[in-house]
Amino acid sequence: MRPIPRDYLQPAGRQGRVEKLTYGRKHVLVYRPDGEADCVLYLIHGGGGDQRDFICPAFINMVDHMIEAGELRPLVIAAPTYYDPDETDKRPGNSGVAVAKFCPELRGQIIPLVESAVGLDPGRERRAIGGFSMGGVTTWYAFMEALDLFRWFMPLSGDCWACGEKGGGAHPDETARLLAEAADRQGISDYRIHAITGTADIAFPNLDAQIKAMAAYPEAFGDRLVYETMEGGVHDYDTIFRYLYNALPGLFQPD
Ligand code: FER
Repeated sequence: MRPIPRDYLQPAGRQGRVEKLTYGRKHVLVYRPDGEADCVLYLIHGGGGDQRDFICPAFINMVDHMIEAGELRPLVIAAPTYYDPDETDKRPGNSGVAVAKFCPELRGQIIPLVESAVGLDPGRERRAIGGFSMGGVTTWYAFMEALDLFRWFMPLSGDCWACGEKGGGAHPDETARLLAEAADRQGISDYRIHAITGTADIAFPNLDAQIKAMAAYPEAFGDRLVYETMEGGVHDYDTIFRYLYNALPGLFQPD
């Protein structure tokens, strides 16, 4: 897992811009690169956070530099939130409730809003979803409910909570079975999952147990799942940005 070049933290020569798109009492922050984009990544923040966790100088400067250097295909990055505007309880239990019901909002409101604003219709081939921690939990729910919307999934240091809080760790076999069944039920099989965490991450035991249990379903997962762990990686955004520096170039790439 290569470190982010130090100068990538500073503003790039060619910079994208950020727009705030409002729907009801909520909003999405959207990064639009300098240059023509044809794909969209929905990037979901962790518990207690908000849209600015990813749409922040450190991450946006890195993405600008990667695009400028030709290391990354220009992409739109949309950062919504699963929290209701009045939500005050952002602890894991309550965040888990918000995340579990978020997919219909993504499908019905957020995706149409973002893609009409940027003038793109990427389809599932060029639409990805990823997230950190509770955003990773969100990503697994999207896998279970929205394979028709997304081909690419990038859960980062977050497990699947279909069997309850931290269910990937507490009930790995049952979680793996539910994931395989959900894929089968949706009748779409060309998805790609790139899961990443660190060995010192608080979510490591949960995601790691889940991924190991998913090996029991080689037809569902097999080479459609790539799993990486960084030695010593912890549960914070700087670490997650490093994972994204390494993993973003693999999104939307043909086999
Ligand atoms: C995990 C997934 C999500 C986990 C923690 C979280 C400890 C989220 C925590 C939070 O929002 O505070 O596997 O393991």
